[in-house]
Amino acid sequence: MSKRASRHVSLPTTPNDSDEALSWRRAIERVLSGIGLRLASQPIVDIVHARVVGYELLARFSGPPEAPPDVWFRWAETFDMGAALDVRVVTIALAMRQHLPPDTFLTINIDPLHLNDVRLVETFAAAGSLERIVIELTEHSAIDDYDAMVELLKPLRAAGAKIAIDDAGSGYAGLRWLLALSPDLVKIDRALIDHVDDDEIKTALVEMLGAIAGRIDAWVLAEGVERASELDVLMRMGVPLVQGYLLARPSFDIWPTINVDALSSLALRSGSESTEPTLAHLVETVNKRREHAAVVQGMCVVVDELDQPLFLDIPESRGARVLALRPTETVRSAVERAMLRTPADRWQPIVCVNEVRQTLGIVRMERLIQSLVRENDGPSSGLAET
Ligand code: G
Ligand code: MN
Repeated sequence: MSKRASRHVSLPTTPNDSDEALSWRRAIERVLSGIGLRLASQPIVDIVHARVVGYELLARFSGPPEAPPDVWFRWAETFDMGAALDVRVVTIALAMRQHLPPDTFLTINIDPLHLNDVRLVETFAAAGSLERIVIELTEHSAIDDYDAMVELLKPLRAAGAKIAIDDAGSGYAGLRWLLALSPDLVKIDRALIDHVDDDEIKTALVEMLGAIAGRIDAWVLAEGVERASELDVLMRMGVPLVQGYLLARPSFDIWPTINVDALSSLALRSGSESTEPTLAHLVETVNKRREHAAVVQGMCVVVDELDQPLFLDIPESRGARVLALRPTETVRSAVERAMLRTPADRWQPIVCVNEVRQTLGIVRMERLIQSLVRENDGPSSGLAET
């Protein structure tokens, strides 16, 4: 964890029998016994289709001691318990996989130096299939035997796991590492993404990593996107996958969604390439409440415990039935489906939901129809082209 470690504190130099070391040892043993480690997840977004395609799982420890995850991992390493900690992470991740939405994957961070640990090898083997699991590897220190590492990855790949290079373009995670491992996914370090929009060297480096990834048939992912102008540049450069606070922060929700504003701006940005307008740029935020909670002022979506819409609470018609559509639904087909509703429900807003039918927001019928009219009026209308 050298890169992450350097951002916080230096390697523990305290003797292993100091009070501090003893309390860390106890804390890590507690985690290994199953208490105090949770995995947050952060959406990975396909920016061309404005869709969540996967989630990175990130370890979060509850103290005492209170410290960021990299400090926990480094202390575990000093007690030779690093691999055991990775086993915990993998075990939790495999349990979470059972609840994964369709067509999405999970990524987990594993220290490459632990890949030959018997317990870790056995944990992976016991899982049987590793489909939908992506193993993120960071080169923390110079690795001298890439061939051995490739051998260790073979059974994992054979079981269906995909391999990602984490923090590409930073520290040790350089080109040799990238080419030796021939990963399925290249995650570009967030240091290169930070202000990529106004730094020509960073732009060139991201382009270069993209070109190399293309040559080895890997996907590229930009990590740590925090600003809309970074997203713009990445989209223009053709980087297909993105992760970062701009779209969603790591969270303990199962499963976190990307925020509505980011979603609609994504749709607007990629709109120039797509052929037909979709609901994505029409979504508005809406109040939500659970079924038995107090009625709130104004319009509200009543949701169940999974955040899925049950019905609409609208001042003039309480309990209206829900038409739930994905943001990728085209405006045209949304209008058609809305008009198939009963006369009483026909003009109620549409509820926009994600791939697991969790509530994202609403689309008002008036905005939908305005959009349809504009589509037909616009300079690129169907009439002009045919
Ligand atoms: O090295 P790795 O890429 O696995 O690091 C992931 C870490 O980066 C996590 O701790 C996560 O919380 C953090 N992170 C995720 N997205 C962002 C972001 O947009 N900005 C910053 N500063 N950190 C991020
Ligand atoms: Mn990572």
